[in-house]
Amino acid sequence: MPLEALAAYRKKRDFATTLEPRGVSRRGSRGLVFVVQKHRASHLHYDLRLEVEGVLKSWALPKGPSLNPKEKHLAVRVEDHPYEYRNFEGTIAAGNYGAGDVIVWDSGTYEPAHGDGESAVLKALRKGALSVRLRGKKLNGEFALSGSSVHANGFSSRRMTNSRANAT
Ligand SMILES: [Mn+2]
Repeated sequence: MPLEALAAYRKKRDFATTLEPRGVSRRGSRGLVFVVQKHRASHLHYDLRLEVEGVLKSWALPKGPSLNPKEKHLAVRVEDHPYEYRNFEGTIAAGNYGAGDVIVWDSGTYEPAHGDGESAVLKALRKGALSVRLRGKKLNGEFALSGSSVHANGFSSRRMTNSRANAT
């Protein structure tokens, strides 16, 4: 069954020539997962992904996540990725979208800082300001995705800050 949420993701990729997962539907039963992947594409960046309703809501972080609450880093919303992408590591072959090396830089579980579960995450995303508690190996603490969006449909350009986070 095709996942409408992944249409933009699939449109950009030729699964005959990239190792990346095509994606299948999935319902979360345990903790919501997050992952930050380090992506050596034409420009080195990090990708933050949060599990919501069976897919990974995704942001590109050109400078990675900020561990300093006073320092905001740009986070640009990109297309939803399939749940299986949380484990993806490898080289996206030349000529493909995002060609370059991907590694999992950090992963773990997360929860919304306000409210409970996926419905609270979706509500916060609609409002354009989401605070989450990340429980990873490197990222452990509360992070905020907030700021003014540059597109009418919202949440395209975000600043990511970290409050009360522990850098390790
Ligand atoms: Mn990327």
